[in-house]
Amino acid sequence: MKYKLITTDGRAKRAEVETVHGTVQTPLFMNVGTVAAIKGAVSTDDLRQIGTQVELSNTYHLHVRTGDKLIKQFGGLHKFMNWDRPILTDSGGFQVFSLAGLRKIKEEGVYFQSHIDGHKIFMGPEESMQIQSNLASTIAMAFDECPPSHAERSYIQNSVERTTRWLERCKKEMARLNSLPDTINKEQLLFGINQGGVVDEIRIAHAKTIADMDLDGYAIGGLAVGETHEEMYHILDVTVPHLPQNKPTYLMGVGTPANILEAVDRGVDFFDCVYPSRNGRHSHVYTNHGKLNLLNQKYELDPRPIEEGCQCPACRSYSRAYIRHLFKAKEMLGMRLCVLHNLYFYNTMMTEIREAIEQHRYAAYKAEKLAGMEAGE
Ligand code: PRF
Ligand code: ZN
Repeated sequence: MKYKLITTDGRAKRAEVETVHGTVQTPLFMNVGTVAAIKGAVSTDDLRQIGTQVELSNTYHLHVRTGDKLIKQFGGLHKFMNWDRPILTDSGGFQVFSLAGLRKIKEEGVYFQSHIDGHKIFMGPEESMQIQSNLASTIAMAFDECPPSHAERSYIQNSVERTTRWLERCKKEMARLNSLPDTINKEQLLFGINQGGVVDEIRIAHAKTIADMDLDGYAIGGLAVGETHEEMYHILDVTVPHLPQNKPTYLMGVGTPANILEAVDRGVDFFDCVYPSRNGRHSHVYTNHGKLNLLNQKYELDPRPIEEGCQCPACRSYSRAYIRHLFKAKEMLGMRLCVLHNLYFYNTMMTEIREAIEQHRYAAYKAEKLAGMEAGE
């Protein structure tokens, strides 16, 4: 992997990341396809059309269904879903904590029950790396624990120390897997994950520790889990400066357009979030004048596209009135069009962000974008 810092504007970074699956431009937003499918009947052909650079899938979900061994036999996730650009897989850590039943965290890993059929599963750092190696994603995430937002300081401290030990095991296992003859992607990258809740000292100490481990990239986990936006921005303010500037910085599971604009301003260059697809499936769409709910009666005769001038497949062909009708009639096309529009909105915002940083007018761009979205219709 090669990370080329093109320019900076304040703390905002504009970079280019070269991988075995092609080069991507940052800051970027990864489109979430948890089970190797973007919810809302969105195909990989659609993703190419709406400017998606990186697709994100989940270790835990693909392990419990359909199984990473089967996907390896097929030739890996890229071939399986027909996507030849970069794929990032999340490690399963976070999903095990948020989804699985009856879990027990031990030094060796986590014992839990599948959310599909309740069968017992064990996942530790080595298992997570093996599954991700079978999936053959471009970027694998380290196996971490995301402590609950209300956890006590002593719990967070112990948890973060274990996450560090797990990271060392991930690194060792990834190196071993990448050297095996039948590994599909022998250049699989490993990103470490910073944790520490909203405790400055733990965050900073952990950032310094993992920065010294020479990983391919660094994520900030454990945020957007119940703390306020101000707390999240503060943690970014104190943590990002201790992560390598010449490597990707990834804020996991974040967020709203405003969260992304603020985090870019604090040096983050990778994002992912279910908001655009989840909101789209519920008829909520993003515009430069705020979010609309297309189920609202005031759109029943509205001939305008969701957003005037938007070049997405929904706005190029359909009115608000028609999409509202599709939701009323419970036709899948309604969801699909809204998800496509929302992902296009996020991807396009990232393009604008990159241009603004290149032209050293990021502060002005951010202020203008935020003001527009807050003003409403
Ligand atoms: N860890 C992992 N994945 C994640 C998170 C985390 O802390 C979050 C927290 N926002 C989202 N996804 N592995
Ligand atoms: Zn649109």
